[in-house]
Amino acid sequence: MFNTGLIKFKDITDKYGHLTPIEGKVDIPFEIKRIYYITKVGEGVTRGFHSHKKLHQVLICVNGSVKIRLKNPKTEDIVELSDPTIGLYIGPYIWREMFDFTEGSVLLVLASELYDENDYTREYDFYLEEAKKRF
Ligand code: T46
Repeated sequence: MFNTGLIKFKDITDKYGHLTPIEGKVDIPFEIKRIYYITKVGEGVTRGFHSHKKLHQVLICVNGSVKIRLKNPKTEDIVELSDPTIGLYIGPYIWREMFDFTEGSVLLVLASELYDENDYTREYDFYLEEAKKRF
């Protein structure tokens, strides 16, 4: 889907385990200004229901698994994240919903900007109006 994509990171493995490094502008297409993570999401809970105007993000499920529903005005896709060496890039004007978090799952998010509530579009009809101009 336009404005989204999967990124495969390095998996440095030795007898002590696995290590995955991620450098801004090297392994992902932006400098990292913010990191947050989502944990302990209850069964049946869906989060998200918004898009961003400027923000670029990469989502990585570093433990367990989670599904991400991605929408633009023309199409819809569901991506399951369950591998800590895979990141899901989501650019501007993509609607996202995160669901089916398994117990103990950890969704790590790398973001291109500091938190700004004005960058969110949380109304789906308004999102469709704005996104239709871009897709
Ligand atoms: C996204 C998906 C993948 C902050 O104060 N600072 C932050 O950096 C973030 C991300 C959130 N918040 C506050 C705003 C809300 O009062 O935390 C509360 C929960 O945020 P929200 O309902 O937006 O959480 P999600 O899980 O629906 O969405 C989050 C990100 O907000 C969003 O950018 O793309 O994860």
